[in-house]
Amino acid sequence: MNARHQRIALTIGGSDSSAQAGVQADLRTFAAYDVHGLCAFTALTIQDHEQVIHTDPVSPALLTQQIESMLRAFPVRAVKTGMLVSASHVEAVSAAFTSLSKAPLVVDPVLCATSGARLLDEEGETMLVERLLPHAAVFTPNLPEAIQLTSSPPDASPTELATACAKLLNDTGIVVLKGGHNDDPELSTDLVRLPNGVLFKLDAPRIQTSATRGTGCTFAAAIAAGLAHGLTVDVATRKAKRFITDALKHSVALRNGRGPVGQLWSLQMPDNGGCTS
Ligand code: PXL
Repeated sequence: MNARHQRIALTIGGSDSSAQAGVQADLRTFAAYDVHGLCAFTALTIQDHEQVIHTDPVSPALLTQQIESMLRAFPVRAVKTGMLVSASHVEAVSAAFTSLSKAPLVVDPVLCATSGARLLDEEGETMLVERLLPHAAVFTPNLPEAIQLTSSPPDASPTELATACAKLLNDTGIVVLKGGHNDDPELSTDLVRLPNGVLFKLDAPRIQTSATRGTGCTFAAAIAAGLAHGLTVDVATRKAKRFITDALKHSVALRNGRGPVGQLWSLQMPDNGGCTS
């Protein structure tokens, strides 16, 4: 019998030992979309339920080798980046991607962990803007990231921020300005800006849960997985918004009610797998 065909996507980012965010969250998201996930690690992080305990970057040369080997060996249909550590790592990603891939690139500008720990240094931010964002098909900042990367005033409106972000993409990619940090208690509203300048809102009910780790990674990975299936960026983004809303509804409590969003909720075992506590 012939093995069935599966689409392939590549995630480039950090390992989270608690498997709530980072590459681990991306791979679960790809699996939920029936996409085979390849990975290239920028760093190993040790994390528990509340903090980043340690970060050990891989060498930029080893990062280059991981990405180049994957892009040479497999027909990769979408690429996603997350934690990129430093300017040299951003440079390595940009060089390997531009020389070997024509696949759409989804850039999630991971600056800090939920706990506040920095995951990209200051020179790395500059390099992200100068060397990687011009190649992005999709860019998914939250409000603080958009303010930081565009050097906008803290009271800039979402429309102003989305427009400033679009300039970083040379007006060729789409900007999804995530509204998870806005103050609406009812709705989580993202603002999407298409390359032709059209702006539209993507609304979803705000899910009240204390288990939200991996939300940003999962959303961006879901867009990449949709692109790997051949969806347009517009449709992939709308579908990803529904996916992250469902994953938040089915988030997982690991300790003190906190934990990751539930990308694989549809695979839940009947009766919680027999677990009672
Ligand atoms: O959520 C962004 C993120 C990405 N990658 C890694 C992380 C985090 C947040 O903690 O740890 C490895």
